Amino acid sequence: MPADFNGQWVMVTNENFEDIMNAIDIDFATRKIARHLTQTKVIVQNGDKFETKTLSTFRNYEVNFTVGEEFEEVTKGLDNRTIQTLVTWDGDKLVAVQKGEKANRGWMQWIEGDLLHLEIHVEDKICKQVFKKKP
Ligand code: VLP
Repeated sequence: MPADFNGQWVMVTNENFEDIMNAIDIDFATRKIARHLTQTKVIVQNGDKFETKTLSTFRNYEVNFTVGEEFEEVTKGLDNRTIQTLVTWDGDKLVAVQKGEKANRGWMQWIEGDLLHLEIHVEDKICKQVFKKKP
């Protein structure tokens, strides 16, 4: 049985998001708005199949994937790049490797109690986000 990420998760902390936005060339005006957003993660998981939405008042981002199956991800509304993404399990952690123009791009996501942890990395930058599960 894989870990269960189903639910709505509301951002409580967001460290170094600015660094990640800079690393993927998000412009100043967009960064200024995006840095203050409280993001909400909506995850529908069926075993290894994931439908994910990252929602905010400014912009939303949706990506669906199956663990173990590489797919082409278009980061629409973010940096609008096309990357090759593979998500795998590392124990109960989801680990994404995103091959493309930017080196060392990816993320790791896991659950601790009612908290969802997400670490996003690009080049030498790491953003740490924590979300709390909606009851
Ligand atoms: C925030 C959306 C514009 C609002 C847009 C800001 C980063 C694991 C996985 C999804 C991701 C991270 C997606 C980040 C969405 C931010 C510019 C911001 C540029 O998460 O949770 O499955 O891929």
